[in-house]
Amino acid sequence: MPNRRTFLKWTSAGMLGLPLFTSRKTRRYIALQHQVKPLVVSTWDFGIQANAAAWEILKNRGRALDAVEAGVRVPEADPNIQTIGLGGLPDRDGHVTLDACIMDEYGNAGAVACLEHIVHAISVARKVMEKTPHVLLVGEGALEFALSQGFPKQNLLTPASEKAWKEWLKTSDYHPVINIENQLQPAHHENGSTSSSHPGDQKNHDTIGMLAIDYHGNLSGACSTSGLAFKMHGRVGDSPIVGAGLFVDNEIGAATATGVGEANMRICGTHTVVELMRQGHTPEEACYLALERLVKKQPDYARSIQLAFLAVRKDGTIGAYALQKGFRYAVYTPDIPNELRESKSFY
Ligand code: SD4
Repeated sequence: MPNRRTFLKWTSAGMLGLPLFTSRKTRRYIALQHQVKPLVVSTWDFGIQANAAAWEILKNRGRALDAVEAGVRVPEADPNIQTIGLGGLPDRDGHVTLDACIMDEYGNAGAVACLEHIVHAISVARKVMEKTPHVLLVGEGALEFALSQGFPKQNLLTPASEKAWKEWLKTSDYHPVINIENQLQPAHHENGSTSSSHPGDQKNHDTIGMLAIDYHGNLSGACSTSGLAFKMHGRVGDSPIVGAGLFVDNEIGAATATGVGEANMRICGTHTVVELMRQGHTPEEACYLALERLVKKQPDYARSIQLAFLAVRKDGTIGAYALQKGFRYAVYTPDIPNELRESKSFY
């Protein structure tokens, strides 16, 4: 019978999958090779500021769930970002309606859709996950729940977004834009290269999707958006739909999405990406293969819109792929202190 000390030694070595009778030095060396490195990735240029907030939690050995919530709250509170939270562009009737989703390492999920008057939709989503038996609350019910949890009610329509809406009303011409970045920044970067931030155009970017791994090796994800500008009232996109805008499986990896939500919902995009990683594909391959389904079935449609996936695998490998050029994402790890990368694309 092993004594307590020997037992502990055996079990901790066993948990790391190490042979039990290796030397202490060898075990220490192998354990260091298996050390978990935290990371956080998020969509678009505002991901840089969001990652920085998330990193504060990760570097102090905090939980990935807390990190992604803190990160997503940054663009939600920024009135100059017209696609998320405060200052988001309204629907065609002038209502700013928000969609958000969060998932933790246990496979728990919470989401809100078509939520009005609350800046931090992601924190309401987390409350749905932690305080209710449900996954998704929408519209009036979501607002009532948020108010019951103490979230302040406020007007999210900033003067700049109201002005843009009134301008749009003159023609009421509705065309979801392929990829707003391309119109603002004609200079593209080659695949895989890094790129500097362009502070002036941040308000035109899209959904924030964020994925993190903490020091315990656990994964979580979050996403938040005001959806497509000037959408029909009541329209809900992919972001609050588990398996479309966000999916986390702590055994395999996680994925998030940005772009035209309708296209993504039809292929259950992020669930598909995670399942492809489960089959052994790298995150980049998985993102490519999920998009390829859309490209094969509806080539003309796929060519006319933007949809992009960002994924991380349990071992910390990161990958992304987009339909159109111009999809950037921010990466923060102990070795990569917050840089922007541009994904490969089909077109
Ligand atoms: C939506 N996917 O509501 C979101 C919006 C977005 O780039 O990401 N736009 O469809």
